Amino acid sequence: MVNKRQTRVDIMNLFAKLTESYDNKTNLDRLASRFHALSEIGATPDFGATRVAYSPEDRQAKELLKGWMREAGLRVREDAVGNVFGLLEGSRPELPIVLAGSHIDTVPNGGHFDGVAGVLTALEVAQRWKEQGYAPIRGLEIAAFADEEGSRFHASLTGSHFMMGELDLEAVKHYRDDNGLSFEEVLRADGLDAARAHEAARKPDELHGYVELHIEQGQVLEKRGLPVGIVNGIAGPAWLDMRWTGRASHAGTTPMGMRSDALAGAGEFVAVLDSLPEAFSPTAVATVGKFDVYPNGSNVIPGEVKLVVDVRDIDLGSRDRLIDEIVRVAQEIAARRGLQVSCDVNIKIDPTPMSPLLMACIRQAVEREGLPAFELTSGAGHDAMVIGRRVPTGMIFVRCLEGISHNPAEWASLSDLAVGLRVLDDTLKQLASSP
Ligand code: HGY
Ligand code: MN
Ligand code: MN
Repeated sequence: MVNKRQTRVDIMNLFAKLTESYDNKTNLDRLASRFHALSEIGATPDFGATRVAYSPEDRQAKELLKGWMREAGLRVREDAVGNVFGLLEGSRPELPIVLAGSHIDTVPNGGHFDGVAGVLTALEVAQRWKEQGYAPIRGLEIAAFADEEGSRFHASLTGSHFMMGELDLEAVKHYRDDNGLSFEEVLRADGLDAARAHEAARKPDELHGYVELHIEQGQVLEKRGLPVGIVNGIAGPAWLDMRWTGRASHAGTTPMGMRSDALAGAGEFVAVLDSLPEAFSPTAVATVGKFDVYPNGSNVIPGEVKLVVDVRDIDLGSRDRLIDEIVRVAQEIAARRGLQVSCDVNIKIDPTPMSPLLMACIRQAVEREGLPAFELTSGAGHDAMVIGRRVPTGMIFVRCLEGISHNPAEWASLSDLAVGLRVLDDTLKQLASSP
């Protein structure tokens, strides 16, 4: 019996797929082979990737990345919360450095480009500078931020928040993963000492700028036939941890009028949620992606449902008014059904505009590619929205297939990644070569 998983991975060899249509193979084999190598860590039966933060797979991917960074001649370190950095020294080490990167952790059964594209292209830039003997004035540091996706504790952007001093142990002491483990227990199992988490904080004036290349995770570039775009702002996400409580009881003996069915209430809430955002703004979105039923037995009326509501908008006011309405609707449904509902706001991040200075650098790089300088907004959250609040930050979007993301079918062509790489290289040179 042929191993189904092995067959699928063989057939879907990422290196072969990436390079098959690329006309200038010699330059990007290393990049393509690194996408492939990472795709095999946490590979899922349908050729996705599951590298949840602080898991053995996440650790394996970080150690592989650190090896590549050392190969590239970078000075490698990992901070106390698991952010990985590789520094290419500048000729004037006293100057604030330029930071570039993204993340390599994934959502459960995610794709192979979300985050990874930003880390691997930034590493490729630094390695090429080293190989070409190009010494920037400012250091260039490549970053892979820990727990960007928030798949472990249902609160995302952990590493970049700690780096910006916006999280500390007190703020995460209530974090629990799905096994009930605390932040400190999870980090300890990953060989990290959470007691030193405060050491991850860096002063904003240490950083001259931050640039993140990322797949668009939407269809705007694809519809316009453009390989890259310039991000002008990032929508602000909020995650509401809801707990619906009724009373578990026998499915056969409990008359319909005498139930406290947590799932019936939560289900009605999710159905109503679907129609709320459009009443607040054309760019507002609300999603329930995580939904756990307890005790989850076929003949048991659910006593409890835990769910997370993901609410986003580029407009802060309408997003916050939508949050208030979501909570009000939940409370009204719970009251009518004799249920309890609790709602904890796990993350609430303001929309972040990108730095006009960095957008100008990216625009110049895009125009040097002979491409139109098209600007767009990011509906997805990124480490750039945390860093961008206090450090000049820019993002380069790369076209992705049908906007698919957080899905094994996520795809960006090597040709588009090559354009993104050249734009990133040009942007970073502009930033790192000026005192
Ligand atoms: O959720 C997001 O927008 C990102 O993928 N972490
Ligand atoms: Mn993501
Ligand atoms: Mn991402």
